[in-house]
Amino acid sequence: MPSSPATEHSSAGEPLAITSTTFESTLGQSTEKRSSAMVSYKNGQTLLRKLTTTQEITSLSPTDKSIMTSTIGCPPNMIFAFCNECQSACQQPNACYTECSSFYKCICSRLYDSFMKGDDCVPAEECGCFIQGQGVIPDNAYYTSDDCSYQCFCLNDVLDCQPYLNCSDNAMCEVQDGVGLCNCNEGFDGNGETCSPKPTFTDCNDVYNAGYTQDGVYSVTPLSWNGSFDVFCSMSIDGGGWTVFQRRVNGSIDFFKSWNEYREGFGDNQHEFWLGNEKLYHILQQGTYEVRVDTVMSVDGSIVTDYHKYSNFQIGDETTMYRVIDCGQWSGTQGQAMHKVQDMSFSTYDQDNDGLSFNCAFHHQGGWWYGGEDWSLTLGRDNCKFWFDTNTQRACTGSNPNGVYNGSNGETIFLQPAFCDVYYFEMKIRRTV
Ligand SMILES: [Ca+2]
Repeated sequence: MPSSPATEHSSAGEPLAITSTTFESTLGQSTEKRSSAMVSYKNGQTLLRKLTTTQEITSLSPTDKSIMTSTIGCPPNMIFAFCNECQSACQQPNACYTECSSFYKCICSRLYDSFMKGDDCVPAEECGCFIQGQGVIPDNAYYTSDDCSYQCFCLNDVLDCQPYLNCSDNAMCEVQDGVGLCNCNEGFDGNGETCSPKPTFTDCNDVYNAGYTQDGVYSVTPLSWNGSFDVFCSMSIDGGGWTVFQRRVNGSIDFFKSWNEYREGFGDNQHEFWLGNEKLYHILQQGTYEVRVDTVMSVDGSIVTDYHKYSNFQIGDETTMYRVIDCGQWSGTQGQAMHKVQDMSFSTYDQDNDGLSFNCAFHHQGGWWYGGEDWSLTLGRDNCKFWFDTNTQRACTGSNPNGVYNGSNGETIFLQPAFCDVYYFEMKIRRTV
């Protein structure tokens, strides 16, 4: 610790006057309580300052501190500063300690990128584990370069660096707590050092053919779609590869939605949802698709599971109001007459395209290809027909899959709850050609 008094002197061009007794007592009697430091000096601009408060000393500019430091003779790299400034050691560059046995003293301040090394105060780059651009690495810590290409370990103030990872051009190095990891970029799969473009699937048929045979949500990229979206793929029934576009399970989702909502889709594709007419259209554009309808219902107190399929389901784009162009040939257990929706345009309460003098979507509280009279959920299960009190309503549809689940007043996905409760309804498509 320096104790020599600061000497009043004048260097060429820059007169510097220090109240020497103040510095001497501050530095030399570190335990003495003082409420202020008396410092005055002139810099090259002939500014005369008299610093009498802690704030004034603390707020000295680096240049001023440097003048003071050199004047009072702090050891190399130390500055004369208020004692509670953060000091750190090379071994623990991130630690911060203070030694406030006196108000002002020579400090090895981290603020000025200096660190204690043994009894010396050295610039950061003289710490053994200094890395340009990164600062000082603590003892027993790893450092990984930004590109993961090398990793260093600091042991006893000595840095040991080794080649580390070779991230693929299609990967990003991510470093956490000194440990690096190569992560393949979006759209690529691999271990990070090798990343291959992810296969893109145009529908669930592609997903299935690529070897993914678990039911679940997959990302698909239809050919005419800009980007990709998630769909639920039904892989476990009827050979798998089905892209599900509608499901009713428990009525948790309200299906009385607007045109835009039916166009964009809504709900949760792992639960109740409508995929969206626009997505449906772009998938169907890619080839010949069959459509399958699965139902679970109670008929006269017995649970029955039915399905039916049509061989060629096609719809037009929004300019046609997603009109059903074709359905193809029927097959299945029970239920038919989906061909009743053929040539029907999609309707919602805010877009009445049903061709009838009233608003079917509003009356039936759903969105559908209304106007095709009498589509039965299940052939031979007459109790499950969507039947109405008035011919007006019956003219809209025979079944109302997007109506009110377990609703009342006829606005339901089935007519006679007492005889026929539909618990489950799912519609899906699969490319055949
Ligand atoms: Ca109408």
